[in-house]
Amino acid sequence: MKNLSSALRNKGRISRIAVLTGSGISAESGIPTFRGHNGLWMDYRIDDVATCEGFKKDPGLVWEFYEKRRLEVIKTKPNRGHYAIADLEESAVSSGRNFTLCTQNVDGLHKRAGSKNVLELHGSLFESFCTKCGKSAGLPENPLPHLPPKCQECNGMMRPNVVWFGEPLAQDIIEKAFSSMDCDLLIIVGTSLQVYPVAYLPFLALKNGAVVIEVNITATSASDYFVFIKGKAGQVMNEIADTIKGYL
Ligand code: BV8
Ligand code: ZN
Repeated sequence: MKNLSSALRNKGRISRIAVLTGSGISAESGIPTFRGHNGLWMDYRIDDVATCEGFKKDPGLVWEFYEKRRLEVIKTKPNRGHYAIADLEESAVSSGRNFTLCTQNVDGLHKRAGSKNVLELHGSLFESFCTKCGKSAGLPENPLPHLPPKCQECNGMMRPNVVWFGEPLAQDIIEKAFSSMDCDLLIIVGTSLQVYPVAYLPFLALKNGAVVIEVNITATSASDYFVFIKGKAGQVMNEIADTIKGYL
């Protein structure tokens, strides 16, 4: 952690902290990532299950894809990486700092680990909305009786509240995410940084003069720009969080 300590020492006061996570932080909870070994996109075509066109063509297949993931996620638990971030948030906020967690993950594990200020940039497996009247509805912690679920209000077809490829992210969410990059420290954990516009965020933080740490089991195409720490999130996040707390 020497390079982390010297970067923090040179930075001076750390008062605004941001974290950006991807599916890699949930890997040690047993949730498959997208692009790595056994990744979700190995078994499913993005066009079939993560686009509006795919949903129009076969809503049942898309609901099976998301229902399967939701039921698997319910059986998993947050891992030490999630808890380390929740714990760091608590230390930061109690010492008067502000702290924003931006996640691309839709599994809800950060909130289950106790993280408070969470921006779910790509939506959530546990929410849906009506394609006809727009009414939103939570999704239960058990199998849905039939797929696709119908709207209680107008009997229209519900869809998962996740951001598909070619769809814009929710305006309020992406604005908050962009403004959270006006920070002193950004910690990136477990993302290949291949999906936009989220992949722009770290460069915004760099432009704002932040120290940017990247935690991953393998370097990404952008690692040279960051303080890169190689390791599994569940194994290294506690030590990283403890090092940062020493500068709060
Ligand atoms: C949009 C759905 C426009 C939910 C997902 C430039 C600007 C804007 C858009 C684009 C652009 N260029 C291209 C685009 C289009 C597209 C895009 O980015 N395509 C890519 C593929 C090139 N972007 C979009 O379509 C976005 N929409 O911009 O709309 C618009 C604007 C106005 C009006 C109309 C339209 C929408 C993007 C969102 C897509 N939805 N998911 C779901 O099903 O989950 S994206 C999907 O990828 C997931 O959300 C996932 O989170 C995300 C990113 O993947 P990662 O999380 O990084 O996962 P990955 O497997 O790739 O990597 C895991 C990493 O973890 C690896 O590096 C691995 O080494 C590491 N790791 C593994 N184990 C561990 C670990 N690290 C630490 N510890 C471990 N144990
Ligand atoms: Zn409806």
